[in-house]
Amino acid sequence: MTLTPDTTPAQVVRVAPSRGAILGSMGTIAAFFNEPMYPSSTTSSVSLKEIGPDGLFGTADDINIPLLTPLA
Ligand SMILES: [Ca+2]
Repeated sequence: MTLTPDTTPAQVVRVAPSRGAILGSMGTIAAFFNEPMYPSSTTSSVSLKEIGPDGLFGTADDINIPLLTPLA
């Protein structure tokens, strides 16, 4: 049997709350992937960012939001 590395990255197929939702405060968010994920790989590769005052992602005012709950 030959094992072949999976070179296709997992894709997020659904998020909660839905994209573009306007929220107050909330304690839980969720992202659903198109394949099973190892928790150890997701904790090092998933991040949450707040867009910042300029309303654009990828700019200097973006704010990293710490993930307080272990991913499962
Ligand atoms: Ca920004």
